Amino acid sequence: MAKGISKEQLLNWYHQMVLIREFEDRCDHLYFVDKKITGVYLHLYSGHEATGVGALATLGPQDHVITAYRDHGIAIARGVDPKPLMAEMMGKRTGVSGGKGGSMHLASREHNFWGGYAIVGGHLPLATGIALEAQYNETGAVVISFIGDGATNNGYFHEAVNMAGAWKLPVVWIIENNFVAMGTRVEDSTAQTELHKRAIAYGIKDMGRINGQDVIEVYETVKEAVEYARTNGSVLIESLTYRYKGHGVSDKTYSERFADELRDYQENRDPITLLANRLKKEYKNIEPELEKIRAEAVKIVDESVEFALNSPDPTYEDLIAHIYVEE
Ligand SMILES: Cc1ncc(C[n+]2csc(CCOP(=O)(O)OP(=O)(O)O)c2C)c(N)n1
Repeated sequence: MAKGISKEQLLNWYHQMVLIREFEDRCDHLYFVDKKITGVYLHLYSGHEATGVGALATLGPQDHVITAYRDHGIAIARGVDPKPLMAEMMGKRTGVSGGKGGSMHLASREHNFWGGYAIVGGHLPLATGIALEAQYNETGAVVISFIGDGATNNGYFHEAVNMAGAWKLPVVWIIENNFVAMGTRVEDSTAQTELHKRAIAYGIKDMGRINGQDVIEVYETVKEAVEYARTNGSVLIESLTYRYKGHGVSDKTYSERFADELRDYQENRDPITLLANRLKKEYKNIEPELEKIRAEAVKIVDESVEFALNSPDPTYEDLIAHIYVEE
């Protein structure tokens, strides 16, 4: 087992990963079966858990996190309470963004978790801006910005990473390469398929490709990256992972189109199973503890659903609050 990582820490990561999976599976059910989550967008993080959990375990409360629309899992890894998170999914007043953000636009100021963005790559210049504030005010904070593989071909990526490179801003850019942007394979849209190599073009540190299914490998690499970024500026990491569901709820044929690859990941490279197997190998008779963690995760999600269902909808006053109007 990895040096310097305690059993408690590993079990905590196991808990977070199981909680994310359970939360996302429940959202899927609440959308398709119960019809309590509505709208046409719901992008699940299932399959990516080790990348989010391992990466965010390296941060302190003063640091910042920003991501795209696959954001619920990241929010949980950042410590956002599943109750207001689930309420947000249902558009309730008690939601983490007052029910006005929904699945794609949730954020928590308290956690320095800045969301949740629907425009592909649109959050990347914001990551640069947040890092500029940290550098300017000498707060010592670092920003972790997650990026989809598809977003690396968007102009925002070039502008944001170039500027962060030029100004040596403290950002750890983590590309979550799940091999598909919506339905387009990386090799069909990108000449240089080793996405981490783009670091060279921006004069930032290239920390290579990592196995994004392995929470320990993610943690160790990102830990080194965060330490580097705090004093020396930006770093780029490519985390290889796999998503278990279609791009979003409107993509209904993903599991058929990528059936063999998907089965291979679920059966042989699942991040939660991988960690469970390592724990079982290292610590004798740990199975009951893992079972207990699973049961706790189910209970937490049950309670979050209960909380959300019993929460009020936003009022008309809520809906028109926080809107800037020039008189
Ligand atoms: C600027 C912009 N262009 C196009 C879209 C439509 N769109 C939504 S997601 C997506 C693909 C993004 O793929 P990736 O960044 O790899 O993220 P993944 O869904 O695989 O996690 C596209 C083209 C959009 N939302 N914004």
